[in-house]
Amino acid sequence: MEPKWWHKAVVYQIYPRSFKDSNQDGIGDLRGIIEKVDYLVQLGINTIWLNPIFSSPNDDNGYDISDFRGIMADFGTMADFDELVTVLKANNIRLVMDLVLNHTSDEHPWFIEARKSLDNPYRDYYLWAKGFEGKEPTNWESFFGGSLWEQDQQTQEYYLHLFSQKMPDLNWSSSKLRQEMYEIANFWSEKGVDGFRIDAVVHIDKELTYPQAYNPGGRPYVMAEQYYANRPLVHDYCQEFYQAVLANKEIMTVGEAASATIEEALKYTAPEREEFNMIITFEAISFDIDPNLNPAVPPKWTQKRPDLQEIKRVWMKWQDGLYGKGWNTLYWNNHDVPRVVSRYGNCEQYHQESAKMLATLLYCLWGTPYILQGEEIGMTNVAFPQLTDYRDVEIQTFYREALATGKVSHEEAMAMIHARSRDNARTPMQWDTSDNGGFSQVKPWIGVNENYQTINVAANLADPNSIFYHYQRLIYLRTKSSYSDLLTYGKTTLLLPEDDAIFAYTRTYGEQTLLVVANFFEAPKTVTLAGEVAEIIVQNYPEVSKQLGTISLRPYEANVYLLK
Ligand code: TEU
Ligand code: CA
Repeated sequence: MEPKWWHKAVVYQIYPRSFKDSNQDGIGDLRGIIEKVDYLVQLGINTIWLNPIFSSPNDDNGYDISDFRGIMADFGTMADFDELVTVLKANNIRLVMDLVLNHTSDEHPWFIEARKSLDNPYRDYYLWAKGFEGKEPTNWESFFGGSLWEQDQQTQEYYLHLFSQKMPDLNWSSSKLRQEMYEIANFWSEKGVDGFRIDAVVHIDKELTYPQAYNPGGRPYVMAEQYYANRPLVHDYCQEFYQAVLANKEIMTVGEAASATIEEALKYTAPEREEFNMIITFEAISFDIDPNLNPAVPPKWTQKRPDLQEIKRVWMKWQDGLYGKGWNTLYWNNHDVPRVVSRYGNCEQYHQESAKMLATLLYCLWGTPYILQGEEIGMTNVAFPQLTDYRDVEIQTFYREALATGKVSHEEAMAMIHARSRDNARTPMQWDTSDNGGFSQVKPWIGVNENYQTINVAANLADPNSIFYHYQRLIYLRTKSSYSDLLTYGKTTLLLPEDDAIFAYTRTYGEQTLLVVANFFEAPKTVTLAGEVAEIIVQNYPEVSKQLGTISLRPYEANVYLLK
């Protein structure tokens, strides 16, 4: 595979609202990021993915965009943005921006126009349908819960919204609309942006005959992704986007493709198809969800203990399925999922060990790693007591719909929100022990996790054995060390596939082989592994023997050995 800069990218995801507040209004902003560039340099990352910073009424924290060429006032100005680009370039950090092609805000001028009349020139930019038997056109369910149709008072027609009702979906079958979107992408690429993370892109084409979906019961609306995910035209549009925006530029693209299979992923990422460089899928992070657990709520709100054999099987499917043909991404966390150390680790007794184990396992695999802000210091989930403490629009809809079924109590709904909500990933970055974790001098837009007194950047930087330095080591190994090519291009081979507690694999490239061994759980475990160790290059316990054979792994122990 022809080497590309993004093969060695380590991407640090910044959720700007929650990173650093520079002007004491309780909201993170662009100047806050500029203040913290030195910290990112110290961590060693070389790429930033910035969640949306465009003008937005903030129904969905910036994913509802009202001006694709403007900066959200909360975050600063275009001059601040330009300065950020300059500072990042000076520090050799590349910038990947979020690009939302699937929908706009209902406050976008296009939609304000479109809803005025059936023959408005912008009508065709969105998706409209008449009601069916006095109800919504279809029984399709929004990703945020409830119907994905909303009736518009002006014309009585319904518009389609996969996400909140303030986020009408765009009509990609309109070539005029498509040209508008390409121009927006070119605007940002001309501003010096190095890449795009393309939001919810698998959904841009829909089945425009709007059939009813089979609904086996339980809830009034049903997920019907066959009608709005990974449909064939999506690939045509991606290729058109490539020609209009990306061709002959070294711009990295990562498509958000939550529900893509390997087959689809190959279509999106095979270089010769000229669509994207890589995609983000959700299969590799959904191991603790069980759709059969509670039919009264959408699957994402359920929780079960992960099955390591399944994790291994799915991860290896992606390692093998794309190797040499496409490109892979590696991530535990993003702004849409609860914090991994709370899900798979043990934050009370083995916080450091389990956080380091999870990082070691994932970031030694093949693919481009993504780190969500705060992951590198072991930030955890929150459990706010009141519904009103939560900010995410999805949580509010979920709560309403869940209680309306009559099968979910307030207490049960709150427990689900504590375990599964997106706000877990969105609490302010914990910088130090000062008020509000050093994020802001005033009360932040969303509460700070009360554990900021112990889990924070300052404490991590002061402790040579901290989670931060473990991430720093892994990033260094991937980007700058003599193992960089091995970790970037080496082949992954799974060992001990049947073991239900140990995740072990090798990475091989040329003459070099690394062996990664991790105990995924708390109970100590003995395993037999062959090989002669030249050096131990990563460990999460102070004393580790170089002797392989029959070895005993402590709770969450994870080691990386260079083999002879
Ligand atoms: O998320 C989109 C997303 O998760 C969907 O693709 C969908 O939930 C999935 O296909 C289920 O199978 C992105 C952003 O990451 C999120 O924060 C936004 O709220 C959303 O798009 C709307 O812009
Ligand atoms: Ca601010």
